[in-house]
Amino acid sequence: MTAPETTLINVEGQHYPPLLLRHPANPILTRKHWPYSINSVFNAGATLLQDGTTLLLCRIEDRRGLSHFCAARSVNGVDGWQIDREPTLMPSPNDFPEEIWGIEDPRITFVPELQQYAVTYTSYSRGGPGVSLALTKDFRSFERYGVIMPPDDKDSALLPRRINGYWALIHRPMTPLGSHMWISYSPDLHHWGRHRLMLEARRGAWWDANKIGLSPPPIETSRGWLVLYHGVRHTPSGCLYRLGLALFDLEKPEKCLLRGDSWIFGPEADYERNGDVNNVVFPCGYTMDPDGDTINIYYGAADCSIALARASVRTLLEWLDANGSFDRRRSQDV
Ligand code: BMA
Repeated sequence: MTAPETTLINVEGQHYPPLLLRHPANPILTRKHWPYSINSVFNAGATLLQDGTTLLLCRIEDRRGLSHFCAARSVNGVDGWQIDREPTLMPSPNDFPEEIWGIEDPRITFVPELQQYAVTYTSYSRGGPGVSLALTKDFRSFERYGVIMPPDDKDSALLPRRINGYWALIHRPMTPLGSHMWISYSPDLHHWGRHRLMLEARRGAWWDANKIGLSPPPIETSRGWLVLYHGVRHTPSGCLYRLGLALFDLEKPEKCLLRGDSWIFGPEADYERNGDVNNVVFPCGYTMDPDGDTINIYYGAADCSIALARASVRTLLEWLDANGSFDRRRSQDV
């Protein structure tokens, strides 16, 4: 993918570099595509299967308001989706009571050491939303590990390999003092510790004040883990979900190397502006093209549909070099 050479005018007539380019076929999946009755499809985990097929594990909200997952597969990642005729992964509250009010927002990481996909997701328990883990080889049968981070916690993904011998999980606990990104480590995927604050929500009027969270799983680059995160701005007419960029040390991922000041993607198109929840762009997954640079970012739009935007990893890193800051405290306190 070639980097845009000049600043283009985006759909709202603003001048800034279009780092994430919306696909003209957006939204690529809506409830009209579904083989069974649903309210909405959004916030999908994404991965490439061994044969190159794109698999989206879509969050489906049923007409009770509870969510489950349904897999959609496509050869080109844009259209021709083959959607499972029935839910792929349903909440299982008899065995896993934390799933009583549904399962939401899956993130997928292929783990070469295990030769399995790790799916982390929000399990909505009576005690609030927590983080659960399941492993799968084929997105047909799943081995559940249960809750690995108790409520309130969300927006998690497993790193694809051990860091200094330990598995690493990014997640987002919520506290009255703010919702920040943390990273925790485990020897066996069951027992988690060595919790570290990874990225703080800023304060005051910033676009990412008070509440942030991991969006898709981190992208491993030679320069570090490239992280797309969402910032939630509370306004008198509701929340605004936008995306920002940060880079973390490869062998010490709690160490932030660079963080951008402005958001790089926010709700502008009609399908992002209007839906069950207005003004939301919420990616939970990406796939990498064979060129090793172009990423396909799948995002939930307004909690109603799935849309696709493409970006160049090289261009994102260049943008961070030009617009990122090393100094955490400076950006938090101004
Ligand atoms: C967040 C998550 C997402 C959702 C977003 C906007 O808290 O629950 O699933 O897309 O809110 O409603």
